[in-house]
Amino acid sequence: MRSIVFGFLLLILMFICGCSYLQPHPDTCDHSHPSCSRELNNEEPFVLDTINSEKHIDICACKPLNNSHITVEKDQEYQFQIIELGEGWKDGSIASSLDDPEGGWTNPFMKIIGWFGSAYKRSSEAPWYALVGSVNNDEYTFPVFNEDGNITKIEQSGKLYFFANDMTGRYFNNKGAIKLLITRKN
Ligand SMILES: [Ca+2]
Repeated sequence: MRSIVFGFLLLILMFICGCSYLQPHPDTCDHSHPSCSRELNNEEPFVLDTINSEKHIDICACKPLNNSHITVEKDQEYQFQIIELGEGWKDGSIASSLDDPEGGWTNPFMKIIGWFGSAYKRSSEAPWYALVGSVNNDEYTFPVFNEDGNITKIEQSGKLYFFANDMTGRYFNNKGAIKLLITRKN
């Protein structure tokens, strides 16, 4: 029932903003930004092998997967901090926040729409358009910014990726490029 109501509300919203699926999806991603470049990064896998060792990575909101090239182990703890925020963080025309536990869409109406459509989010662990960490192709996901000082205990070993928590296929209109510092804490 909830998904039917969401579908109805989404259709109305898409009609209002002229972004119907029947229309072409203009790629508004800024690929000239280094974080959003289409060039392949063949960086070798990397391990933060001591406490307080750190690495910064580039994240682009219109990339469905941002490879950190870091391999993590279960029960390791990592802290995340934005050290550079590019053009802001926005889902198309939807204003969004980034580095707080309630990050993502800030528009109250869109929050209601998003609640109805929560089944369509890539990660159920974080709000729409919040920054999400992912291990092993979304088998395990977590919100990057939380109320524990942005520290997360990793629950699964594997390769660490990041993405904006959007619907699959809706990354073409995302805006945001950041540099994220990742620090091992235990
Ligand atoms: Ca989007």
